[in-house]
Amino acid sequence: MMAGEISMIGSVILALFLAGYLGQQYLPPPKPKVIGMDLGTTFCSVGVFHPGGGEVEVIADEEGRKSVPSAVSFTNTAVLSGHEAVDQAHGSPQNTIYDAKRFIGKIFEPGVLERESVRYPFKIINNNGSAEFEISTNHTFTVSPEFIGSRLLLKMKKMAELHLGVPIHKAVISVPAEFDERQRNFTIRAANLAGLEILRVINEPTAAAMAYGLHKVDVFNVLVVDLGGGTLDVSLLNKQGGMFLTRAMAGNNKLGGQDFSQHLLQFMTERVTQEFGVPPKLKEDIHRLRQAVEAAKLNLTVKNTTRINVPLHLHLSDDSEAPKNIIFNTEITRKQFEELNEDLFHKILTPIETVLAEGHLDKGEVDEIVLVGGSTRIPRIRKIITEFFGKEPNTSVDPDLAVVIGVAIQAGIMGGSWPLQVSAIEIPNRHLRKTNLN
Ligand SMILES: *[C@@H]1O[C@H](CO)[C@@H](O)[C@H](O)[C@H]1NC(C)=O
Ligand SMILES: *[C@@H]1O[C@H](CO)[C@@H](O)[C@H](O)[C@H]1NC(C)=O
Ligand SMILES: *[C@@H]1O[C@H](CO)[C@@H](O)[C@H](O)[C@H]1NC(C)=O
Ligand SMILES: *[C@@H]1O[C@H](CO)[C@@H](O)[C@H](O)[C@H]1NC(C)=O
Ligand SMILES: *[C@@H]1O[C@H](CO)[C@@H](O)[C@H](O)[C@H]1NC(C)=O
Ligand SMILES: CC(=O)N[C@H]1CO[C@H](CO)[C@@H](O)[C@@H]1O
Repeated sequence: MMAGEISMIGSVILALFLAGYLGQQYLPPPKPKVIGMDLGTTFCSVGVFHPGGGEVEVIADEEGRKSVPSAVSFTNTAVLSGHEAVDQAHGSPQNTIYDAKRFIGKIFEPGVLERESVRYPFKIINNNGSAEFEISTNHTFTVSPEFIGSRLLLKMKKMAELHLGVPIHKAVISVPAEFDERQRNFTIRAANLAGLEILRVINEPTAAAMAYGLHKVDVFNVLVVDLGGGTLDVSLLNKQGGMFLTRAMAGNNKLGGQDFSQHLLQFMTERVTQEFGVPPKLKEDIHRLRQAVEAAKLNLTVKNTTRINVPLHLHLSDDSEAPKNIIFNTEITRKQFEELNEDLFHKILTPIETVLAEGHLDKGEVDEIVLVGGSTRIPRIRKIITEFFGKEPNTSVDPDLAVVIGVAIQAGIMGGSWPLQVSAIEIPNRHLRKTNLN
């Protein structure tokens, strides 16, 4: 071959290369085809991995909200999901279903569902061990937990389609590590009912670890602490050849943000009584005080002191008289909030010690600690964990979005946006059981 021909072929190759390169630069980046979904007990979210920029985006609704309440409400004419269901809940609590994830795909021992049912304003029916919810609009019917799940997943699918401008048919979804095969199957069924094919189901703690990029770095032992509104879940993950394996799980399904709020609410009720001689009794007053306490709890995660300022209607002298309108205005410090909950905060260490013992691991051998769930924003909780391990937990990712961010990364992998070698990210934990420490 002549030198000129070689150089000509070289030029052609270079030109083709440049055309491809420039094409890539100037064509719009491909749209994500697979979405990542976190169907949580109290909130759910949806995210995508953008192959162009290599970043994860958690999709917001029209009002900029990235977390959708896991509630579905039935009226005579409509089925409402998320925020619309919550808005409706006040008027029709018996037809507004929440916490459905606690029932999905689960077979209950006789009597358990009946006891659970008392905690909810809606009616739970025992159908041969499975939970169903009874709805009474202008007719009476039952719906399954997976149907409730499907309405929430459908809402998030639509949010993603609206945002991306393309139809979506495929998703990756996360489930609690403790879910057995049946619970996983029913979660998939919920997605299928929403018109989604599930390419992979991944464990929530693994997703959270991925949100921190721990699948890409050299770590062996990762401890994930997930403290939500009502439950604490601790998982010990082990990375083996690039894949995560769950080594131990423990938790407390009666410990969470609601309990800390409840202590603060009791404290505030006592203050009202001290100041005015009577506690708040009206339902709306207690509701308003509860909302104010919830806001104060949030503010105390970033500030040392905050104020509560709520109008109340108290029967100051005699129940037969009309209630008097007063303003309850008081200051609460972070220190007071911590003192009220110090005993509860320390209970977090119990399942941590359990997973370390079950995983035969010393706390010094934990490489990274990952925090998930809104309640891990509480500075005192972070401090207790830091003191226990003698090192800082990883907190740079929003604890409410860590799971969905990880699931979206996995969705990006399944959508072909990542090199093949990182496509199998998790070893299933078939025979592992969670230790409950209530
Ligand atoms: C239920 O009520 C809605 C409006 O309130 C009405 O349109 C609908 O026909 C009713 N359905 C039945 C079965 O009565
Ligand atoms: C009830 O459940 C049991 C096991 O969970 C099953 O063997 C049985 O067939 C079920 N009965 C009905 C009527 O579905
Ligand atoms: C879950 O689904 C798979 C695939 O459809 C099926 O083979 C398996 O038997 C199911 N397991 C349970 C416990 O329902
Ligand atoms: C809150 O209080 C701590 C010690 O009590 C102090 O170190 C910190 O600077 C205070 N922060 C603010 C924002 O006032
Ligand atoms: C809580 O913080 C927000 C934003 O920092 C502020 O707007 C709000 O007034 C605070 N509420 C209280 C009760 O301090
Ligand atoms: C404070 C802390 O532990 N940060 C770690 C969080 O996770 C990344 C890995 O993505 C580590 O590099 C940080 O050191």
